[in-house]
Amino acid sequence: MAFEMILTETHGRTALIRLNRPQALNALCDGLMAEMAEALAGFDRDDNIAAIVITGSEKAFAAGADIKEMKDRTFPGVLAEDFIGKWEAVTTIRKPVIAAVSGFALGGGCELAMMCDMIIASDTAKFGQPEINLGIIPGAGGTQRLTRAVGKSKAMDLVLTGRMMDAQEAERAGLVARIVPAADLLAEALKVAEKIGQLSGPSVATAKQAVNVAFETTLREGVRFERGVFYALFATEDQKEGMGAFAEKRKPAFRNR
Ligand code: CO8
Repeated sequence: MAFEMILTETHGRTALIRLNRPQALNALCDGLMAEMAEALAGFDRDDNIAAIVITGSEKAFAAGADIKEMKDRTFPGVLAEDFIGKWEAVTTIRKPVIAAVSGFALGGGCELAMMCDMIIASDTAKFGQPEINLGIIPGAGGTQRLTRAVGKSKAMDLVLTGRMMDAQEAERAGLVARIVPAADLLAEALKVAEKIGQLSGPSVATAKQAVNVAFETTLREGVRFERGVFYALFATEDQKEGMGAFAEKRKPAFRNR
């Protein structure tokens, strides 16, 4: 499938999706989000793919939803078509999704990065929820995922003032998993994805599910969920292989990758 607003490629068992609207700093429009949803669903179905990396350009991961496309929308219109609902495809993907962020990740761009399972940032990355400057508020989880990631006070600071935070501040605040020099960003993200691709598929899928449950439920329910899937993994051949390999002092060769 040829896409116009994204570029896709594969590196071993990792799929790479690059946002590709350089003239608009990768602003997220309906067409781009539809293409991304289609690419994500295809890679999620593909047994040869173990993890997905989403990235932008050096200047911008994505500078937000496309303001020019959005500006004439109306309340009845956005309500009727559930404007943002269809933009959340990344949250439905079973395989790990890594956001490799360089430059601006603003508004919907920051929200897209936060929908991914982890954010690896270049030292030039800038995160922000500047919607308040446009007479709106974040609409794709910015007030929710950001608050859970960085806490109330910093989320209020960012959402109410619209200021940007740099990569260092984002890492200190817990939004970002690691920071690397801009030139190494993609290689680092692909390395992390490749490492995940060598592990047991059922372990990876359930580990992702279990961490995500922590965002959506109580501690008691989350621990109950974790225990259920932890016990269930003892039914897999990869658990026998992983523990057997440790005991035999050799590298495990997981079958369900
Ligand atoms: N939408 C449309 N076009 C954009 C956007 C955008 N968000 N951001 C940049 N562009 C365009 C500019 O209009 C410009 O186009 P042109 O050359 O035709 O004038 C081009 O990209 C380059 O931009 P700048 O000249 O402004 O570049 P600078 O380096 O001077 O500035 C900034 C970079 C600071 C990033 C600046 O472009 C900016 O402030 N952009 C807007 C940031 C913003 O407000 N983002 C929030 C948008 S609202 C939103 O995201 C709501 C989320 C809803 C849910 C989304 C679900 C995923």
